[in-house]
Amino acid sequence: MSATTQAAPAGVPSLDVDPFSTEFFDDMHAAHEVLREAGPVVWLAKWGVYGVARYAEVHGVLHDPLTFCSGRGVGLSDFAKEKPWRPQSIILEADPPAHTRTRAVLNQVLSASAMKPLRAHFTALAETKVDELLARGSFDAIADLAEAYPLSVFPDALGLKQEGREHLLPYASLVFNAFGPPNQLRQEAIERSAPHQAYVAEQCQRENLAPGGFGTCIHARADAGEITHEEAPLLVRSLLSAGLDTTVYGIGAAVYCLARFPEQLAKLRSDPTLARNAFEEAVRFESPVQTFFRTTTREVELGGHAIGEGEKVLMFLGAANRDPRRWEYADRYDITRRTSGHVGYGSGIHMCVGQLVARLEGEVMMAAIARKVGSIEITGPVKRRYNNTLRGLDSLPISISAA
Ligand code: OVV
Repeated sequence: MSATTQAAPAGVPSLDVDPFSTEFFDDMHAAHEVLREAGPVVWLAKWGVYGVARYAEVHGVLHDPLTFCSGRGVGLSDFAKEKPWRPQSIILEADPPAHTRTRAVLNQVLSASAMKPLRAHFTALAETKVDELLARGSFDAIADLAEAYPLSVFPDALGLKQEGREHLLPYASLVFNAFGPPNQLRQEAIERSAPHQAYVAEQCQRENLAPGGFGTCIHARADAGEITHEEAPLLVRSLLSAGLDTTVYGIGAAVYCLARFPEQLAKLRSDPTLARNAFEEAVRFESPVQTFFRTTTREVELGGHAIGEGEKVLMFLGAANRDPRRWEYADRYDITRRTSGHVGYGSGIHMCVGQLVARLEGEVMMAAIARKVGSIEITGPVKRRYNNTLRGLDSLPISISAA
């Protein structure tokens, strides 16, 4: 951890807020407003990095991937100066032209046509889950719904064996904590990472993946010569890293929205075709993935300031998604809003490659709730879960009644 703070470049507003502290996570919307209003670019003295929190600059950085690169890591650590904590991702932490080839493979494996055979099964399991929870009446919406539902569909869709699946959420939590600075969240996660890393490395091998799943599909692209047989396990690792916890947080966000805004639940019940947009709006409103960094590859002008080469820039996706310059009634959860353009999945060449899987899970869960649930009530203390990148809850006790 940095013992002292680092001086701001001339003219850039310097802030001493730590966007990776529990105080920040606890009162994030106020802190986001401070970041947006301080200027188009700020200096985060605690970590010696630039930050952008307005929609225009976040969008601008996302759409200039050659200047604001990913190959030096999308966390605080600069891979040009520090060894990555695990072998670098060949899609997330890559730039064109290398990224273009690996991205094309996952684009195909996770394409709209690949979703078609999954929809009926994902829908049936969402309906079964909601029926089971209606029968219980009271439960924890995080463990029993937001975690339980993706765990019931995604590992099977990937083709994972049953044994060892308890490593999946801890591994993803580690990956997203590791994008942060060397604070306690990151350091403790890495210290405890060995068994989770060993599990994941093993499941990425072809012989451990069931036929018909996303994992086997990726290995088949190596047979076709689109990637090498050494690259295939690393692309499977990307799905294991990014494909489960993100949807847990997304569905958790959506249920938390419906629980807090009963008039939106009423609207959803009256028109279940709003299910997909209700999920999308929850992704904008809560931004389960809050931040990513880029690294400058040259001197560049950003928000009226000259920024040197090799600087880290932190993009506040969650702040951009509520920037009043871009969104009317930004702080309102409105399932009929035009959500397109939100950066909850990023934007540009790195925009979430698994977005169709995420939206499928989110949509069918919201649709099952729309058709079956009459009311949602929060019945106990709401507890936040702290992670350097992901925003969500540890516990959301609710009771639900049948429609
Ligand atoms: C988007 C994302 C998050 C975490 C890990 C990865 C990707 C990866 O490619 O490993």
